[in-house]
Amino acid sequence: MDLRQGTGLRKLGKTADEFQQDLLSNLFYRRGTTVESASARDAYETLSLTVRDRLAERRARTAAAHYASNPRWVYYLSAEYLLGAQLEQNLLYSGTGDLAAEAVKALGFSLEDLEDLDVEPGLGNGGLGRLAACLVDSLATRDIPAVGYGIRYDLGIFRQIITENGQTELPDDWAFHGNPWEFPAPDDRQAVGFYGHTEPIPGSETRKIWVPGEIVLGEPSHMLVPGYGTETVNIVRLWSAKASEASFDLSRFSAGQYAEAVQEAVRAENISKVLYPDDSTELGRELRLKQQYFLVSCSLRDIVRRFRLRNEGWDTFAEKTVIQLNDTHPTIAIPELMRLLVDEYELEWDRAWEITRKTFAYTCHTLLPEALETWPVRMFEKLLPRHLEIIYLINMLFLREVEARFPGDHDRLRRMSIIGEEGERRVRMAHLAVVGTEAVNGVAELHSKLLRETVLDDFAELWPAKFQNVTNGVSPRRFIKIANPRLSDLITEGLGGEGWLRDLDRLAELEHLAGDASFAERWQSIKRANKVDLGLGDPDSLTDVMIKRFHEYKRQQLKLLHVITLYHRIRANPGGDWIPRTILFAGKAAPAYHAAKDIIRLIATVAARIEADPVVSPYLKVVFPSNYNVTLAERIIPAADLSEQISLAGKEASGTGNMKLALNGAITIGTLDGANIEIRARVGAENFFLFGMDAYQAAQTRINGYDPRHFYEHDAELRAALDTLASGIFGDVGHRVAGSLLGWDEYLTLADYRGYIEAQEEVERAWREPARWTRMSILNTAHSGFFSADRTVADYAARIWRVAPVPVQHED
Ligand code: BZD
Repeated sequence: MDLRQGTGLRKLGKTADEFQQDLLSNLFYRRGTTVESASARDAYETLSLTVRDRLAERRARTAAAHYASNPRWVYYLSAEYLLGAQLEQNLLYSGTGDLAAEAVKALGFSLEDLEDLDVEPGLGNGGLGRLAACLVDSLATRDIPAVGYGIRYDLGIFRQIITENGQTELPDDWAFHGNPWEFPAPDDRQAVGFYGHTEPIPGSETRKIWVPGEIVLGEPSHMLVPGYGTETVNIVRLWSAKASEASFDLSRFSAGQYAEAVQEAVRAENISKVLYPDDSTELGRELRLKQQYFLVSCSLRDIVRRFRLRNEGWDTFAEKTVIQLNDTHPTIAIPELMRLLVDEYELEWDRAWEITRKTFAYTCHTLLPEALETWPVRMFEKLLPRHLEIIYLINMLFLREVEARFPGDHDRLRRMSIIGEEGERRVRMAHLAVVGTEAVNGVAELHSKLLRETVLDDFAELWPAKFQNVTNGVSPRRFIKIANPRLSDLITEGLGGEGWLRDLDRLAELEHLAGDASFAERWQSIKRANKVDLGLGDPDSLTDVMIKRFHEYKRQQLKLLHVITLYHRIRANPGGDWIPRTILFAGKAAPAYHAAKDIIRLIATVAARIEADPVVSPYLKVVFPSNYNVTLAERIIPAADLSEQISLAGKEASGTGNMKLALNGAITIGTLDGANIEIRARVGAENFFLFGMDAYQAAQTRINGYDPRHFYEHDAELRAALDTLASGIFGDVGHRVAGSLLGWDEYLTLADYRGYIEAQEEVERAWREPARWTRMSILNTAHSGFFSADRTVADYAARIWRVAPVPVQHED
């Protein structure tokens, strides 16, 4: 069935002339302006619509193919999506780049001008949000019927400004000028309840009536998610909170009480107002819990609605539906589906539970105990009274199961309970997520292993088969093809075609070219040209990048100690044969995370001091561009020589920046943490700068009674670096950072300092041999094919989702 048939629409043309016609017609009819008066923004909006129209056609064919085959669907539930800028990606995926360049030229603009107006929707914090974006891309590329559900925050992750005073946060009104890429769908609105009370239903033990005290509307809009090199176009559906009509108080307004008149409406719409910028610490705020339930309630109703379009009854629901929970943020979906099935659709509890458990799967993204979400029972009870009752019942039945397996083991029951009883009673979302799903996965080999051995060990003992690993991956289209066009062209030439963009393992064929001097020379000059484009330092210097969220476990402070050590060494021997380095930091800290913000401020201060030092500045430059986001990452990654992945082993679940950098030929200096281990195994130990304790040694170091002062006292260079920090020349912030390292050093920075410095010396030895370095760089790219998100999605599809592709027919 062609959904366009019968609409009387003509086909959108494929020639330059036709594209231009469509652009002009959109400019005139949809933008309401003319060629003579079109501004750059008019041209941008119009071009976006013209490209979107082409994808919309493919979307219609995709929907038709999916409808006809009634497949098993993947629903990806995520509170965050860091989609990145849309124009360039959609030009690439629709194959209209050349047509577009020509057409906008006729309007007097260049494509680059217009790309500058394409603001990225910053609807996420970091790796977790970007992973969601890479996975939906690969789902479409692999022709898997899927919908990503999320929240359309009015304000995304804050805009960051870096000065010598550190980080300043400004609101990110990303859709201020509108967003040409989305389709609002007001007809698919859902009503979401909060608060209120429950009432028993006579004659039923498990069913209840929930009478909410507040109703908020969820209005969806969707963005198109095209596959690369295929016809499929899936969608990401994002929910905005809207006040119901009844919440505007006309009588108050008429009485001049303007603020009071809209109070309730404002409160309702606040739910999707702003993304919480905390990427790691659990934050017990009612509004965040409201956001989570808002996402879950709207999405589940939409999923049920879609199921009902094609199916009757509930027998096939779990067969046709798999819902992936991106961390615990959407875990209330488990009791919510139980509530829908039991209370609203009147299924027996046991049957509802069987369906629910079979429907969900859970991905965990952390190992930090403080990042495992818990909610005060009190807050839950007030906001979601019915869900709490359901959780209690789930917990009771679950603990019965544990008791049957381990009779009399009360401590185990206490440890495993979904309700934590230490101090204030709290709902442990990770426990709920493990109990209510069929599969649980970590995001890199080590992470999945540590989950089984530590944080979730009791659960892994009870249900060993439930636990799996799916190593993360990244989009090769966005992070090589779009971000690094020069390198892409060289690879395409070297491999004799663009097939590698859909089958990244083919990069391995580059191995044969690693010894080819002219290929290596071109490789090297591309890296240099990318550095020139980035414009943040001498293109002949070693470009050393640490780009990621600021967190103590990631250890930007260790990198800073290295900077100060280099500074001391150069000052002590100004005539030395120093290797010029540009050290680039970029990343945001949670606004309330003072220790991380101190580190940012200290880096900015140290950078200025080095800049002002005529002895050191010829060799060492520290730069800290503001507002790290996907767009900036796409500029930095292609220019990097050295990739800093120096977290304390056992703390970084996976990392994905490490993969993007390796794919672009940066060489990693890193610990045996997260996916670094898998990167090293693939690119080869000789093409990776390893240092530091492994996860077991790190844990043991803590157990044995770690004393950071020991390292301070026994390492003169480390002592000098810390003394400089604490000396007062960097103000209070230097004091505080040095004080925290010497006092407790939660992430064992000082213990890994010497190993890190030695690894950096090895880096310099390699850099002095350009041919060796270039070979290492090429081999990093050649052996990183495994880290394609296409492979990640194939793994999920085979082992967790058990879904098959549904191909969409070409037009004609
Ligand atoms: O998820 C990150 C991990 O730290 C990385 O190691 C991993 O590679 C990626 C993808 O799996 N986690 C996050 O980014 N977490 C958050 O952003 C987050 C956001 C809100 C609340 C808690 C965590």
